[in-house]
Amino acid sequence: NNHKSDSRGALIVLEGLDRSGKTSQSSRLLSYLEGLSHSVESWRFPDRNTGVGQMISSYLANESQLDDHTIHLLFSANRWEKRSLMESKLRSGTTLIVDRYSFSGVAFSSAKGLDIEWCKAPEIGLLAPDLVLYLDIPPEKAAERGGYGGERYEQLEFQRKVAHSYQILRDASWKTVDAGLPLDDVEKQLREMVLDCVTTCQKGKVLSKLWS
Ligand code: NYM
Repeated sequence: NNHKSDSRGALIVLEGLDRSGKTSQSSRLLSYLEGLSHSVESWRFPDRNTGVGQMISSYLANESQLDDHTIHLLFSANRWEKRSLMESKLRSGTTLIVDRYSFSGVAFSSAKGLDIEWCKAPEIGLLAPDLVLYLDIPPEKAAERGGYGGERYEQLEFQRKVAHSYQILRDASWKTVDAGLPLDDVEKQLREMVLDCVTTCQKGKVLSKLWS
């Protein structure tokens, strides 16, 4: 028996406010796991390359206006359209490092005042991450980091609300890292958590669904 080909990849999600360093850390984790000869890909949501993703992208750039519920469902649809590919990658042994997932969907939309249970509903049945890494940074500190890019949501007052929503959403299974530390220190902590998770999944941890 070839145990390696039987073992599945891990679904690892990075969450946090805008400018918390998720994107830099995803690419560092990708290189790290590649260096250890793991099969790994880095993904992100929104995936702006699909038709739905282009609608989201133009909304974020303030080039189109959409009702809050409508854009929420588009973000969710954007995850649903990638669900089967995600599952086949994981089952064939590829680990996915995902920059934002359903938690962003719920945190950002509920920060606008939408009911949190309503926000969670369309995410039910998507694959549950094996690990959620929360890059924790005070909204004020994130805002200082080279300024925001000017997309919708990239404002201090709104990010404070998003931080609050994340507090409500996170549970004991999330791993929180102080994202105000130097990048190398953050990476060091993340490496250990990620490797641990990859090993657990290789040993046969069951792939489950949201919200569980
Ligand atoms: N965002 C992201 C949402 O509002 N809902 C979602 O479901 C997801 C995945 O999109 N400010 C928001 C968070 C970000 C913005 O993400 C674009 P990024 O990581 O900057 O490309």
